[in-house]
Amino acid sequence: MKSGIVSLIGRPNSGKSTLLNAFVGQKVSIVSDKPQTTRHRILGILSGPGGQAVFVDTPGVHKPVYRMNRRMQLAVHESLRNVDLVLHLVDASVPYGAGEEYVLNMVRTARPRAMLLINKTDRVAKRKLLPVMQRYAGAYPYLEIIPISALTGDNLPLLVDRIFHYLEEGEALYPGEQVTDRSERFLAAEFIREKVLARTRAELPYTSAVLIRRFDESRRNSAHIVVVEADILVEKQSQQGIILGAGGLRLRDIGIDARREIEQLLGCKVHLALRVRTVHRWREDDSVLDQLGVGT
Ligand SMILES: Nc1nc2c(ncn2[C@@H]2O[C@H](COP(=O)(O)OP(=O)(O)O)[C@@H](O)[C@H]2O)c(=O)[nH]1
Ligand SMILES: [Mg+2]
Repeated sequence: MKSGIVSLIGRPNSGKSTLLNAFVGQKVSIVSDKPQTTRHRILGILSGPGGQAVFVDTPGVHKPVYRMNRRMQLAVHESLRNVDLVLHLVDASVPYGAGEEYVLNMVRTARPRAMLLINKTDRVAKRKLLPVMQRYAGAYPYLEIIPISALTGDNLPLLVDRIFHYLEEGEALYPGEQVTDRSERFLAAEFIREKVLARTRAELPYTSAVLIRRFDESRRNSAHIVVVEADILVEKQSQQGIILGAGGLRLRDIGIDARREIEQLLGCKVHLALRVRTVHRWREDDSVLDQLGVGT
């Protein structure tokens, strides 16, 4: 048996959360095309006959501005240390620039055992991959450089094989059936936030959060229903209207999408009630950040 901790790092949008979900075979980390979707350190646990790999998804690496972002970046730095292996993801479909340089320098400073994954190969011509591979091969002694598509699954069996190759002998760290360290309550809040991100644009993604007010499982066994009540927090009154949409239709759609996914997660019916609430400057408020678990 082999086991170890494997952390995923890379710029926002490089596909870290998509890859984590692909490894564990279900959604544990939410995904969107908006940067800064992942705010927490989330584990995805892959157990198989060869052993157990515990993947750590992290917020994307970027220069922090808000207190929230500083706390997120601390989580990233932490994930480069005290891990057995680092998977450094780059998006093959965007040109190399200052953002990639910033991540690369973090890797060079921390000097972890790392593989470079060139993701989104489904979006670029094969001949364009070689220069990217060469650039990174000369920049850091990566154990492997592997082109993948986290979305289509291309090359993932090979990748998993190589990961286990580099992990050391060891006992499983989590029970074999466990896929994440996060509670159903936490995942429910995240699924709601994913639907908010999917149905809104522009600045809103950065300024909204989801707080679960009630997660009532008292009738889960008897009636196969769980009651979830949640607040969607925004920073300004004007943003409330964006989430509500005309006649409250957007909020209704967010609720329908989120309820479906939470029902799938819990394996029972869900009664979901959503509310929108304005909390001025919540991103600078440690007590709100604590409640949300940002940076933990
Ligand atoms: N075409 C393509 N899109 C991908 C791939 N991996 C991730 N994406 C998309 O890229 C966006 C960002 O993905 P996400 O996993 O949230 O990136 P993260 O910020 O690094 O966690 C989402 O729209 C994903 O669907 C891939 O291999 N191919
Ligand atoms: Mg992410």
